[in-house]
Amino acid sequence: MTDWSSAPHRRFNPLTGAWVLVSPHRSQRPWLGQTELATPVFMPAHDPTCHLCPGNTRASGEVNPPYDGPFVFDNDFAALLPDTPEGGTGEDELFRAETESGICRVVCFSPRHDLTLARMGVADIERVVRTWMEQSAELGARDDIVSVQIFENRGAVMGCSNPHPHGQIWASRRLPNQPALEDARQSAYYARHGRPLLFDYLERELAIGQRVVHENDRFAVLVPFWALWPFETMILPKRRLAGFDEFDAADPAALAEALSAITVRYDNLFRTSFPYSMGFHQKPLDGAAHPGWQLHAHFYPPLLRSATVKKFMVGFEMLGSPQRDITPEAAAERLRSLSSVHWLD
Ligand code: H2U
Ligand code: ZN
Repeated sequence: MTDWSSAPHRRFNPLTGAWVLVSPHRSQRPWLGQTELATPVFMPAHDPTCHLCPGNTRASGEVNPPYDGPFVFDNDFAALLPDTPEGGTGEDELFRAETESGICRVVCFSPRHDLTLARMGVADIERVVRTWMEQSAELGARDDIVSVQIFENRGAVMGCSNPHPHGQIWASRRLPNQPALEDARQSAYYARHGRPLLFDYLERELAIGQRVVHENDRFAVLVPFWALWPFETMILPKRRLAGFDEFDAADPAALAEALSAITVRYDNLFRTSFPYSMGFHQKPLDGAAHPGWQLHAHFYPPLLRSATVKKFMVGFEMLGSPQRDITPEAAAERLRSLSSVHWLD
């Protein structure tokens, strides 16, 4: 072993307080495990059996309008409901439960059944970003909503039931686990330094350069130092920006460009329609300023070494800590070296 970074080591995630084990010496190990089928690439522009296509009937019996841009509807199988009775187990230390309320929506990104963010133009992705901003503003203005989680679950391998390009919004009265951890740690960092944690982090990353995959004048895409998933990335704003309500006139187009850049590279990596879960974390929408917060996106893609071989978070990772073989630096290098033009274009 030459230095610590090529020997097994662990890295700390300052956003969550969790460690990841990195085992760079293991990336050459032979693979004998399961292979997943690649997602079929060619699909019709309109699928008469799709619940999300324009003009089609959803599972609820409602008919979608003939929409021509992003289209939002209340999830017909919502996990959260706006009207729940107050209640729970009270102060019981061992059996703790409380009612939760919220609103779940589905956001169709495009009327085209066969597109994905990676296959959409930047101007059309910008319309999606503007839809997220409107939704965040509308839901965040309610006094029974504090957390607006905007996310996309893509690909059969991620359990996504429908290839029609769509994401979801789950807005809730309380912060879910991940935003709650990030809130506590960003607030504590701000109390110590008077600057947002992710603002300082991006400044350091841009100076190092090694883990940066793409940047425009407002946003950067990088593989975080503490990434768990082989090709995990984050999108971070270059200025202080805690939530969608702080976007200026040029931010939506710049964020759309960054989203296009990373999703195209992802598809190019294994020449597939690349699966992932992605989503935005933003400040709690309770009316307070939350100066320690930086809005950001996480991309968590499962694929490891081809369109058919995914990483499993099992064994030590379920019972101990997550672990990775390929280093974040090597993953960033691979993503950066890919073309910004989609392999099907
Ligand atoms: P996924 O494919 O990522 O699971 O998301 C599809 C969502 O769309 C899912 O939450 C909702 C499902 O409840 N849906 C409807 O609300 N109506 C439908 O007719 C089909 C799917
Ligand atoms: Zn469809």
